[in-house]
Amino acid sequence: MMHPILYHCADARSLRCLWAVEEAGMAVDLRLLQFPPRAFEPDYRAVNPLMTVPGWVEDGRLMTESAAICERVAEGSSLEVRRDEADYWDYRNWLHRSDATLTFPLAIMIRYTRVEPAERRLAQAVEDYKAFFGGRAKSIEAALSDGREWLVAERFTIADIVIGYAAFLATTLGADDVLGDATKAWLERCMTRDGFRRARKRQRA
Ligand SMILES: N[C@@H](CCC(=O)N[C@@H](CS)C(=O)NCC(=O)O)C(=O)O
Repeated sequence: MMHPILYHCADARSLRCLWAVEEAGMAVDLRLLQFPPRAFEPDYRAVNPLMTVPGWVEDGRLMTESAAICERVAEGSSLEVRRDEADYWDYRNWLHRSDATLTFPLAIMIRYTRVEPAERRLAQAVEDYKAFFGGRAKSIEAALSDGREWLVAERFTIADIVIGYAAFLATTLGADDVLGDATKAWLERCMTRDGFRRARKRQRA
């Protein structure tokens, strides 16, 4: 039987999918790429013309959105929130917020600290988008302010994975000082999970 193929770059947004795969105990064929694929992986264009990761190929179909792939991986497990559960729409909102609202400012920081050559780096953009991310990350702190352990449904779900990845990415960019205390404690719970540790170990293979 063919397993789904996950194209991944170390610590990129595709880590959401690898983390979900590890939490779900799902078998995948992991293909590690060098970042950014558009510079180092010309053959990948035939798989994903966007040249972004994640790329997920299953039954001849390509998926390219990290949160949507997490929904696919979580299907039928406790990692998803079902339509008949009270937190369903909050859950769906977190899934969309994860990339569109929270990862977007961090992507600008990555571009102007790591991807562009030295002469095109923009300290002002990095500072401005860090503050922008900080404002948006207040939504995580507000949700956790009642002392809850996980974002929704009183259990660990892919909402924690997709949002946890954004908070993790902020820490790798030196932007963790804009995260609130409840957010930092929740991120620690996320990052000490076996599933997260296994995913990060596997990407180094
Ligand atoms: N909305 C997509 C974004 C995918 C994306 O932009 N991935 C980045 C890695 S974090 C990428 O592949 N960048 C390479 C490039 O744009 O050249 C998602 O959530 O997966």
